[in-house]
Amino acid sequence: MATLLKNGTLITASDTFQADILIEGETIRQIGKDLSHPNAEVIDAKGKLIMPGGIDPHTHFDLPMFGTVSSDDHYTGHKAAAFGGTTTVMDFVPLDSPLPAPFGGASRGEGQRGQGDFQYSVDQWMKKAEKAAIDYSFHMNLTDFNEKIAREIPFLMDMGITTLKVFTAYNGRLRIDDGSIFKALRIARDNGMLVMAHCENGDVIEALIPEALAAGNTSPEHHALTRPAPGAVEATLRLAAMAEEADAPVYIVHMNAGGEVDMLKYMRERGVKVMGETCPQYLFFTIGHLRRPDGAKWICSPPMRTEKDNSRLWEGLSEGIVQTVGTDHCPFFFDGTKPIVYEGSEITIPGKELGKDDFTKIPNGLPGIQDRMPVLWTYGVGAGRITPNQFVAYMSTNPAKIFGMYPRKGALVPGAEADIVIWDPQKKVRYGVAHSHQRTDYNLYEGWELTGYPDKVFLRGKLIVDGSEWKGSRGGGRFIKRGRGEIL
Ligand code: DUC
Ligand code: ZN
Ligand code: ZN
Repeated sequence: MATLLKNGTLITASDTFQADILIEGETIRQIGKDLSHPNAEVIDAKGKLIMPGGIDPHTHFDLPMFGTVSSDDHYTGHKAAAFGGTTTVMDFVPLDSPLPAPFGGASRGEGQRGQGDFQYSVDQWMKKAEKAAIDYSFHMNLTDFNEKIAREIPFLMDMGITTLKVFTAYNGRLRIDDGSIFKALRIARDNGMLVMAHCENGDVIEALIPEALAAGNTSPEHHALTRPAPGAVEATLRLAAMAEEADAPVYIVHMNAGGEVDMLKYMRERGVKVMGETCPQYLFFTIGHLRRPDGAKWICSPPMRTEKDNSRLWEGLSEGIVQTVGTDHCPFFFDGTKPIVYEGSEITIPGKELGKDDFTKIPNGLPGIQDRMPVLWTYGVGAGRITPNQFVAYMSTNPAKIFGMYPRKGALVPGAEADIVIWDPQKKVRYGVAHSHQRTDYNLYEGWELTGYPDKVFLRGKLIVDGSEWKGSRGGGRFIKRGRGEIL
């Protein structure tokens, strides 16, 4: 099977140029002028942009939380991703652990718990992901630490899992202490792995939440007020300092506060190997959204901050201080008592209403996997905040490099897998829940005017999205065993 994309404008992380692309089987065979092939299907991409498929480095599909589960699974979330131009996702595997896990956990029941068993935890997540519709990879949550776990970390590399997520919040649940994080950084360094860090101050949060509840402050805005930005900033500096002390790289996930950009800049200028990811929600929304009557829609951790933080994060992208934009896609229904129709069937999944009287019971997380590329194109590239090449770098090429998939993914070069988006820069969309395939009942960008949208999306040479038509399949995605990543 061969496909020839003619007359398109290719956008890579470094260049913009006119060329044809010949796809044979699953790979890009040739890129050049006036290509031909005796029996390829020819697609005229005149007036269109051609980019490598997006890579979302941060998702949570089918994640148990607060008595419910994130409402996109490894099929529905993948399908939504594809409609937004994303062809590879990276999901976090909860570690089977004796600790009460607020964000899931692959528990085997009493008596057998507490193994901190990577293989078991990964096997559970692999089973869930058998329905994958796009390519996917896993990060391992390091939410427990002891000598046995320390010994087993390097074997994750054999599974193609080269990344560990640590938390400085969720005391007694997901957090491990700083000494353990430091040890994990050194193990990662010695084995070519990367530690990813969720940065907030867990001790301050644990002090503030009971105070808020005791004072009757139960509304969504108190979710943000009990997780203050200085804690995120201080924890980012702390992680970067530990990375410097361990001479290891670290990647700060979901950067949300302007001060985190300042810390990243400072430490990167010192030569510390610290990289960062922000998410669209932290570029556009503020604590003001949590004060709305439907404020629970914006509940995630870390929380929304201020307009100043939004601006500084944009600067982080435009100045190249921040390397990626992930979504932290972890959707819940706003009103999970009412069904929505998904692929012709009614579905109801308990959601944010679980915390209508208490912000601590609102499932944490937002939809965003389909929104990421179209929204960032219009309000990032279209608004002149980032260039088209930066867009490709943040959406695809940098995650591919950092997470050890480059140039198999994230590149328009001969030999790369043919994950390709044909982007229509003229297409106008009034965006919102009706337009989105994310399996939830709301969209954060409801009514936003977008200019520029994916027209066709290829996964390893196969057309999986054609305009508004879904041509992908349940089980059509493949697990990507990753290698050692690059430090950007
Ligand atoms: N934050 C969320 O809001 N949801 C899932 C995981 C996380 O870190
Ligand atoms: Zn996190
Ligand atoms: Zn997350």
